[in-house]
Amino acid sequence: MSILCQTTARQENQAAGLLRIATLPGHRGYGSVIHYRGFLVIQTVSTTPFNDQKPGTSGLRKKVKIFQQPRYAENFIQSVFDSLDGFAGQTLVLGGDGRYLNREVIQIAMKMAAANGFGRVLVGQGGILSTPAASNLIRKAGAFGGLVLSASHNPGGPDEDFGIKYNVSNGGPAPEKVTDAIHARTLEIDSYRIIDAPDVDLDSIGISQLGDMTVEVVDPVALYAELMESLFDFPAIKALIAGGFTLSFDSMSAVTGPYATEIFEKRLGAPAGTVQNGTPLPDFGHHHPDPNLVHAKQLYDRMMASDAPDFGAASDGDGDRNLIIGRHSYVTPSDSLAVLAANAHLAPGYAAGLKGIARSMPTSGAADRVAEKLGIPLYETPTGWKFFGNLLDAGMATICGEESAGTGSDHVREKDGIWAVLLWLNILAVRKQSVVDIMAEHWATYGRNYYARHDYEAIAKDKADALMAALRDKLTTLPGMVNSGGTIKAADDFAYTDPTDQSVSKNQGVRVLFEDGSRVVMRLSGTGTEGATLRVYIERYMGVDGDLGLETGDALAPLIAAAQEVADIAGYTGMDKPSVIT
Ligand code: G16
Repeated sequence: MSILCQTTARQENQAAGLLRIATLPGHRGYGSVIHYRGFLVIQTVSTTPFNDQKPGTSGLRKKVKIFQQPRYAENFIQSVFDSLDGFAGQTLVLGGDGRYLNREVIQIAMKMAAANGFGRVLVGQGGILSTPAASNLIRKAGAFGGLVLSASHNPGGPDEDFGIKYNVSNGGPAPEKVTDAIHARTLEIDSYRIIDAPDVDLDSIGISQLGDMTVEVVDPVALYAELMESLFDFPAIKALIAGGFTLSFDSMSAVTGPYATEIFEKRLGAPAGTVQNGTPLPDFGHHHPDPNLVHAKQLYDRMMASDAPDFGAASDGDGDRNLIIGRHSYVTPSDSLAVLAANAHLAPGYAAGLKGIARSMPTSGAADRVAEKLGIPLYETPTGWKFFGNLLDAGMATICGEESAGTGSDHVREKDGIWAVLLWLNILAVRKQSVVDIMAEHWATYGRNYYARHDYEAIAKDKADALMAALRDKLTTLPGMVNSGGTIKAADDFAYTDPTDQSVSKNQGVRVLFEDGSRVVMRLSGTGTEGATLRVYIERYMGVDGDLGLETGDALAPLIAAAQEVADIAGYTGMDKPSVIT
């Protein structure tokens, strides 16, 4: 017989009144069948499909108002469960970045997990788990999978974004075959299962029962901090900081606050105040938690000031992205991946060397040159961390990275913002050089990939689709054509065959490749929630004998013009310049 629930006084009050899922009205009452398991009421609630629940680059991301529609979150969560086999009695990890709706959806997901037969839920205290910490917890606990509630770098709040992503037992985002199955299920779902029980107290660490299911509220930081300590030379970094090295980490009022405070200030001895905006807020303090030069301008300005710290970094809403800025020196994510790969052996966790490097297709080729020098394979995958999972599981790659400010390794199956910062700090502690000097030496050794991404945001979807369709139509006519960028050598729509299971992913972005090795890549973002976002990635390689000290904008100007000539961006979008340049 089930124990009904160990409830707190607060929960009893909630149970007596309306449960806190009032912000998601109507989850009961759409016609339900009631079953009893012990004292526990399991409801099978009738529903009808929503036709907009196709997971994007990284899970389902929508405006909060869309998630607040009756049955919307429930439909998606049930579709996830319906697409999985064999989880009865197993563990589900649950947590999110603390954004608006996080707690409410966690309560719903727990009650649905209990009604669907999971044996245990591990949930971060306060509903908090950074994405890499969730990945670690799934792996360490041997969980069946996890639900990560986040819209990552997208803004939060009642009028902003929310998201749900399912991660599989390796700790990584569900691969395409799983997300396709989830999407198919969302289109035919006719009921979901949920128990009728008071909310679980998310704020106290401890164990309680939700029907037959155990709920463990766990410290979201401890296990992750331990993992970091096992990979990096904390005493060396601590000595660097004690010797006067200064750093500034901007958590952007998002999930990394507690992680960064524990690791940088408590364990590594950085002074209080090193972590800025360190309290996770449901609306990220009205900021956009995307660690780029536009949204992390506060940090950028601090790093460009005459009294700048030695090292600055930021992370995003859910803690998987990173921004690295040395004193007076911004490091592009593509260059950061290359430097980390070239120097990873300086950290204890990677002393044995790398098995391979993987990067997404639009990421610059800087890491390719490192792989070549190290004599290890380089894998080029479509955009989306989920494509790295198989390579990491197969031991084919150790370090992965993306131009979109994500870097990570085989320690978890997500990109990891704090991990990237710690690897940089470990390298700085060993090399005892400034970021500027490390970059200069890197370019002098490998040459420099000048690189920028231009985003055209909130374009009408039909216009964006028309632009891409026209571009795809002319692909065969482009080779041999001469424009501002030079002579076009080849043009294609990137397709990827996963070397581990031979699965094929097509239409992953248009590439226009020039004879001198420069390229322009265009694709539509899979993470936006408003209209469409066109991403234009521009890259020009300069060998070691070329000019390595150009301004990026100057170095790329001919290719920026070429992108306009090939795709008529202004004509389709009505925008004469991008909304964001990173
Ligand atoms: C997600 C994915 C990344 C991807 C990024 C941008 O990041 O995990 O792999 O590079 O989106 O995708 P898009 O260009 O389609 O918007 P995150 O940090 O949002 O989870």
